[in-house]
Amino acid sequence: MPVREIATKPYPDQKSGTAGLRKKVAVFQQPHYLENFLQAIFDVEASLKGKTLVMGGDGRYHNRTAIQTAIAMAAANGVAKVIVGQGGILSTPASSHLIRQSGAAGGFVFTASHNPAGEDGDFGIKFNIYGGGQAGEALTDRIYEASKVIAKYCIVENVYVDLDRRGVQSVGAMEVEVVDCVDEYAKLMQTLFDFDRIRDWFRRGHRLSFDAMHAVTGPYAQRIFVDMLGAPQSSVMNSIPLEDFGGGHPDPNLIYAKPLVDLMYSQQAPDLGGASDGDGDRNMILGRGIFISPGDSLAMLAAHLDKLPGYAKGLAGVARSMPTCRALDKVAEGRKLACYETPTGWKFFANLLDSGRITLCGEESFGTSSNHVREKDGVWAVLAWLNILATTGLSMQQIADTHWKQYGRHYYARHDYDELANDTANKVMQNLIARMPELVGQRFGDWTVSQADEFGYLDPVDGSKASAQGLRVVFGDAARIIVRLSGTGTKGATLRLYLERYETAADRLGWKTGDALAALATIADKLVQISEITGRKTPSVIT
Ligand code: G16
Repeated sequence: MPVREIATKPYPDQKSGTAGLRKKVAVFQQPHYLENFLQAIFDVEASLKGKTLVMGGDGRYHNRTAIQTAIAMAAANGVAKVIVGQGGILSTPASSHLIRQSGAAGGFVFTASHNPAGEDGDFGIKFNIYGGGQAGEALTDRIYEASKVIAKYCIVENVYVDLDRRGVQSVGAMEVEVVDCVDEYAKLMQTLFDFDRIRDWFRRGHRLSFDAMHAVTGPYAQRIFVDMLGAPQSSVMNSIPLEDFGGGHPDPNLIYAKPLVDLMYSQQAPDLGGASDGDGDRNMILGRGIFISPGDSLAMLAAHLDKLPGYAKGLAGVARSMPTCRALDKVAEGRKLACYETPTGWKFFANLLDSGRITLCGEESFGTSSNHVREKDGVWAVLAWLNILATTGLSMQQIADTHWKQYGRHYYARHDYDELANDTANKVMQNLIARMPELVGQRFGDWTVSQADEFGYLDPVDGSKASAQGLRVVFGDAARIIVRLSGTGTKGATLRLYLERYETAADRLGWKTGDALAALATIADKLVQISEITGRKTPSVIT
């Protein structure tokens, strides 16, 4: 099959954000837009030549078209074999696992994560490297530089691969293997969790409600929870992946997964509620009448994970992103585990996982995972909780109460200000940066500022540095106010304000989160001056 070189001109906006390149579908549909970005990857990552590449996506609009293009370009750029999920479907964690398991040199995940889909929605691509982790800062910068000077790309024309037919096909000399999207992932889960015990827990009448939000985890949830673990069919909601996610916003949080939240606070509530996002890497966890915040879920998993078969040897260490609440640190301290604080972005966990320094990590943005893959993993988190419930025989409420009694409790909220003008958002950041030197030692309400700085990270494994990773105002152990700019928005700038307040085990005031954080929110108003600078009286979303 003849390879054609097509002349092209660079697009200036192909810089990857927190997790890959995310843009409106219309942007990706511009002539040569996707091709340019893919060629920049093939040019920079020459190691893909002669090797295997994994491909799949979250099933959103444009997924199949993009995969056909990527296959045709992989063939033209000397890739030996492509492994692709049937129907073009692969969740982000399943893709990471397939890369690791097949020894592939990398993978393309076509997703804009939780961002809405459809013709008017978002599209995106994440490039994962050998070992299954996301391309790091240095590599994404090199890809961006290459995209700015691109003059041609290579493609095999008129390629059509039947993505629905499992088995091997060929494109010229390149082999394309269409695989079931769940098989290998489900096998991996069986090595980590006690399926017999969970099956027995269901048999005894315990119940789960999992909301796949019409996104990629539907087939995974159906196979694992229903077919393999025996949960009733009604346990999985919205299980068919749709190109527009059913018009919804598959971001598993209290706002966008409201039907599940309402169910969990109703008389009919099952024992465990879980939801995942567009590409299956995020998770939300609820018990009957109780929401477990991502930071708490991470901390509680750290406290219980060694009861589960895949983690019986204990945890090597743990990590959380900087804005994630410090509940994890308390468990690490109690259990004498190393605890790392990284910038936002899953890629920053990769070196810690690869070097064996940590087993478990997570983020406030509803991401949790372990060293079984190099991505966060929504279905894994639900399985871990199922296994903990089945093993301990406790309810979610009992686990949370016992945990808070032992370690104290972190109240936490994130306020998002969406679609701000870039200048305005930057002004908020600069304003706080300018005030930081005078803040240390100042008293606000009950608390005194112990530290005020811009977070930077020195990777303990390879010595790489990441600067300007968010602003933090710390009030000792008692509270933190954090401000940072999102790296995943596709329209204007999103400013995130994170509020964290700690109640010691002895205090046990049993507040509602909003009440616990009211005083801190007032202080944040004064300090960060978001309303004054942006004119916004309230956040767009509070999670
Ligand atoms: C991505 C990253 C996460 C990050 C999140 C939020 O998640 O993989 O590591 O925490 O974005 O990032 P930001 O606050 O910069 O918007 P996902 O699920 O969107 O891929």
